[in-house]
Amino acid sequence: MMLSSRTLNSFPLVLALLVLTSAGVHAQDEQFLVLPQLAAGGLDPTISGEILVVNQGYDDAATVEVSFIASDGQPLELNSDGGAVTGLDFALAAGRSRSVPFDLDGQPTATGYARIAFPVGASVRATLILRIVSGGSLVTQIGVPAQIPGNNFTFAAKVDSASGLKTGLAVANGSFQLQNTPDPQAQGIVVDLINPDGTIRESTVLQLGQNEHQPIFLDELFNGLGDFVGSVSLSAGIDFGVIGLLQESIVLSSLSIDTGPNFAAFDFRDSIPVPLSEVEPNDTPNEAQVLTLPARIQGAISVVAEADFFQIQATAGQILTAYTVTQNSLLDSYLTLETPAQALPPQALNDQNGLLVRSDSFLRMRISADGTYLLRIEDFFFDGSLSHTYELLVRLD
Ligand SMILES: [Ca+2]
Ligand SMILES: [Ca+2]
Ligand SMILES: [Ca+2]
Repeated sequence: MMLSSRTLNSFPLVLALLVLTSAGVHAQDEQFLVLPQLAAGGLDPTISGEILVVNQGYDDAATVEVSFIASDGQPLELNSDGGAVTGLDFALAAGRSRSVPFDLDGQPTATGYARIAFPVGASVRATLILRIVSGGSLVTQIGVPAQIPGNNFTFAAKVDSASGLKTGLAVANGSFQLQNTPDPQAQGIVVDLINPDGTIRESTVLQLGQNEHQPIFLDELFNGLGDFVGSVSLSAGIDFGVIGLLQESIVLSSLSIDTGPNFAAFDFRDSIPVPLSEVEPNDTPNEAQVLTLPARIQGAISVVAEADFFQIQATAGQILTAYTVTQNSLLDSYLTLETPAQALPPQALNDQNGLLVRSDSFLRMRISADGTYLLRIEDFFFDGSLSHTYELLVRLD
């Protein structure tokens, strides 16, 4: 389930108690959208645009906060609403929409992204329209829907250097995480180039500081990539935003981004034909079951509000892949990576892997520091029964 339904509608009393006991539940009063690539300014070409914000819900939004953020993570000043501003705040009643135009006429091109914050309960959506004018003529105009930040995305990619066709991406490592979840922080975004046959061609990590943003072409990210057709899968421990862009000559188009990883490329169940069983009790960090990796574990959240903990050792720079498979199970898994110091928020979390009609979880991330880590599995609704079964798969590369 989405976090919003967990935090909004279900068990408010239980939630309040669990927040106090830091049991991994999240109070939320704001939600976010990201437009992962903004640009404005330049002499020729000149870039400008507008963000159209709509409240599609039946609740008024007391405050919608549109923030412009530069690639270095600092506030980005653009011309909007009659002055130089780093963002706009406004109320948006149900059904209303508002345009936020921006430009940087006469100034060098600035790049960054936009973050839109609004209260839980409002259904705010947004679209970016970007215009590029060269020699007095419009050469490109693209529309891009605002994205709900997440930690797994996939998009189509094509590179053909002979015809000048390039694919680029821009990643925004902004402050999109919910309260009582990992603070926005520096993190590595794992970028996997996936062949048409579903195998991984190459993997790399885009390291971004807190609130930073980076646009990059695939042939820069994957050195010398001159000819490619397939997909790009991106994952990180905490929520981020990504846009894919196709460029041919001076024409730019935005690519559709889908939620979820290109799962099959990372699925290694076939390499461990016989799963191990979980060993209870594993309900607390001190009782965590120690895993030898790679691991394929079968378990169950067999009683209400149970947690299962598993312990791993990891070193900085390793890529962790950890996911649950809950086919034919009642479990709606919720997977977090934590340190044994439980006072800290989790290092990473994933509820939904983003695949259609799936409630299982997927984490793929760069480990930032040597240490002992705990993987915790719970049911999203704190339910449990012998039918709440799962498989957990964990590897480090
Ligand atoms: Ca269990
Ligand atoms: Ca347990
Ligand atoms: Ca889930």
